Amino acid sequence: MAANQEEQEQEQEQRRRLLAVASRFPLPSGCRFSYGTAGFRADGATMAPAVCRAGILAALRSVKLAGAAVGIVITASHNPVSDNGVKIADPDGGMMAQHWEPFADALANAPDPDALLQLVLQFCKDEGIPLGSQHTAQVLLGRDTRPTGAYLLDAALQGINAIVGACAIDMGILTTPQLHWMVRSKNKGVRASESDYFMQLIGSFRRMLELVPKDKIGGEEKLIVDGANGIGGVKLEQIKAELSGLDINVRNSGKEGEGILNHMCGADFVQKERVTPHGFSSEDVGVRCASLDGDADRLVYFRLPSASDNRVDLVDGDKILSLFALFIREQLDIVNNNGGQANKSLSARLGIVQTAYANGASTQFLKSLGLEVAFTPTGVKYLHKRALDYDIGIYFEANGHGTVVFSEDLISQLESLSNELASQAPTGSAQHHAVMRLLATSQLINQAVGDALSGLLLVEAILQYKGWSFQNWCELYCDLPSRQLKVKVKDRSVIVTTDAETKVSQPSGLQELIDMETANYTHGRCFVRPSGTEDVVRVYAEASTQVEADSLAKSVAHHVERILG
Ligand code: NG1
Ligand code: ZN
Repeated sequence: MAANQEEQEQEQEQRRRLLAVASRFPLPSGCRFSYGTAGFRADGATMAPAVCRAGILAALRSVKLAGAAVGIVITASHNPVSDNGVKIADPDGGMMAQHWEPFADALANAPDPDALLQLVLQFCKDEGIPLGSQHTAQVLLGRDTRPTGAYLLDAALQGINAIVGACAIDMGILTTPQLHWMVRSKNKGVRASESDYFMQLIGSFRRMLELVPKDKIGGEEKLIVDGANGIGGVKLEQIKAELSGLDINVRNSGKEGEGILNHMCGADFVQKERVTPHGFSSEDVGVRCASLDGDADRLVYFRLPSASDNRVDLVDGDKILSLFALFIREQLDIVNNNGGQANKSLSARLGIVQTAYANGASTQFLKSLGLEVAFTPTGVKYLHKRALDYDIGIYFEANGHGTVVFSEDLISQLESLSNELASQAPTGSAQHHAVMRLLATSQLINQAVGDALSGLLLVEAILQYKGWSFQNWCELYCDLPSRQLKVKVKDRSVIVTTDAETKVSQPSGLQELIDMETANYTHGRCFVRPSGTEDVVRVYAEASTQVEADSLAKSVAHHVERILG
């Protein structure tokens, strides 16, 4: 067959497949999807058309990027079990590039098969994506434990297979960060299976513990983990026996009958409600506890201070970030203050990235350490991107999503320094140990995306290294009282913000009202922004007492209601 004729036939086949798949997943009338900070989200039972189209999108993204592996995760994270969602991971393991989001929206909302076909053809023409000819695409898929997961996986597979030359690889039921890690590893050309992920976590955790100073060994090993009845608890059960030096007890592990996903448990519940999750009792008073969310990309710690009420002492993402920053900064100092041997020092720019939701006390603490703190709008994609500007970038949202990213250049500097130091003193100097701790940290932490399991192991390793109790960690700084409220409005897009979402530019007059209210409180801070994932406007306030924070949030919420309601 002539090459030209073959090409034409493939093009026909491509059109036929797109029309066929779009007619198998018609968009119910009145349904509108928007690719927000968390991809597409809705009631799981209504998600198949959007997930199928996300399959098409992911395959096209892979074609565009010369066949590099792209990921699809089917999850609605910390949201109720009946919800579901889908998001796409780019080849570096991060979130899909933002400039494809408008196309994602248009594709998900294409009203009929013809409209969908035309949209894809036009987009491919504009982006120079070679449809129907010689090309490859690969998409790795993962899903959480939600009951709609299998059905939505099938919709995603059908979407991927609607692109000629695309290959879908189902990686099974995974935590969100596992899938992101696999995509990143696959494209780096390193081993990328689930057992490779576990081996990396277990191996680097062991190396971290081997580097704990002898006089610090013997701290609090017992840890109770609230798995939110999601996938994180299941995975932790699988590896906990291999985590020597830690005695982990998993609650809300997702086992049949133990409870409902994210219901009265999990990182979101504990961080927002600040009360004991389901499955804990007075016997757990005083023990160090951690809480994951349903897809294990958020992590917070807590402790039950007393049996007389259900309040918890919370260690949120900001305090996890502060612990990581303190530790990494300490290791860099050890490496660089090595008796004046300047020729072996490292030039590493360490930077912290937060959002406006970070507790003001955490920012002040980080700045008091002399660290550079940058702010971005809410959403991991912004934080992650900003963190990549540093040699070591640490970012966290207060809700417990965050990680540490290391530049390739710093990793190679650390590796050669480590080799050089090993040849000088085989038993290891303090400087060499610090270099090895930084290298082990870069292995232990998931550099693709926030990962509750890897974050938890890094926290545990650092607490052991420092010989710290939960109490020592809590006392790093004292959180300013804060309050977060949601206001239901007709159209949240009426609010436009600037300055990393800390100021309202529209509607005019609202910012002046917020400033006026805030001025009534000592240490008052307040901002409002439209949520990227829910149909609400969020109000955040901080002040010197809880009563004041509550009252500031409430009065600003009233203004928002009055102006937009
Ligand atoms: P929105 O709904 O845009 O506030 C929420 C969280 C984000 C992030 C996304 C993704 C807060 C205040 N907002 O976004 O931090 O986690 O969900 O799930 O926690
Ligand atoms: Zn999550």
